[in-house]
Amino acid sequence: MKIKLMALIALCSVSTLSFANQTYFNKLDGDKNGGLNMAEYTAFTKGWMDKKDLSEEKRKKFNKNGFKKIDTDKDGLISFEEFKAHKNKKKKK
Ligand SMILES: [Ca+2]
Ligand SMILES: [Ca+2]
Repeated sequence: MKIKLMALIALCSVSTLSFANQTYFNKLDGDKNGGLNMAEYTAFTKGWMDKKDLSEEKRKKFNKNGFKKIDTDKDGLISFEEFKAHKNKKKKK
């Protein structure tokens, strides 16, 4: 029981701390220009895609669609605000 609770707390802190957090965003922003381009976004999604063992074709499709969805002002870069807004939206649903 205690272990389960600990795991839950850890899970919660991971989702709030590692996502929608400036430090984490900076880590993803490899060239430090304040936004994520397609390559940086692809590096970000690679982790869970590897876990799901997605095909190359599906990865490309997911990355393209996902990037478009998050980049709401369509400037080709995901800003921290867009990144944060996307994470918050996901949490509410
Ligand atoms: Ca960048
Ligand atoms: Ca943008």
